[in-house]
Amino acid sequence: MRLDIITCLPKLLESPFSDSILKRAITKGLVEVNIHDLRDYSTTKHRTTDDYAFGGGAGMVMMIEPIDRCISQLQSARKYDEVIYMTPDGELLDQSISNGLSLKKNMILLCGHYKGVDERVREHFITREISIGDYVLSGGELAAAVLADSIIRLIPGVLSDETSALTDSFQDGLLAPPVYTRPAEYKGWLVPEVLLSGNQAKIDQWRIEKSVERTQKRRPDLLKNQSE
Ligand code: 6GU
Repeated sequence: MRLDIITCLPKLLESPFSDSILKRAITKGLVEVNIHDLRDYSTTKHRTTDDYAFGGGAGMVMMIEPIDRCISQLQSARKYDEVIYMTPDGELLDQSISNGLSLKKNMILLCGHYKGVDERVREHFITREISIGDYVLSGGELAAAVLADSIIRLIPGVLSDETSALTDSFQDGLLAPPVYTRPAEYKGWLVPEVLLSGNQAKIDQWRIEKSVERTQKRRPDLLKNQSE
């Protein structure tokens, strides 16, 4: 997989890909992440990428020209499966969207800022718009990092067997069960007996029960969606 992330704040996207699982996925060559500074595609003396909104009102709007120049350059080199605009008014990200995107080959992620992008960018370049939740972030960068993380960890070979995505919360429509590690007793607080029993069938059964219990209590909406 190849991700091209377009942003006017490239520094914000350095650290998420410089550590842990994402870093290893890149080192292993399972994914290539390229960050593009939109200011490099500006045609103005001060490398501006935004301008005042026609019709007035507060907030700057991201200009179409630098975005066109950047996306067109990328698209002249290869075909992209998706050109995704990160925006709070996009489709709400969930596990099934991430699962689907993890099967794609090349994707462009455009990070929105200020009051958003000139609407013509959305009309002519964007194939999909994604939001990571019903709250407003200062820009699309952190959202792009969230989306990239949720996709990259699903690429075969990125996670080891022990950290397999198949046992994640949400992957089977349920929240994950509680987990424990040593010591088995701490300040008199005990690990559930069954986990120490060595009886794998019983342990699996317990985990399913706890998953269902936890989902019922915290996210009953997930159980409802499952029967739809
Ligand atoms: Cl993708 N961008 C911004 N700016 N805010 C958000 C978001 C995206 N998703 C949720 N809030």
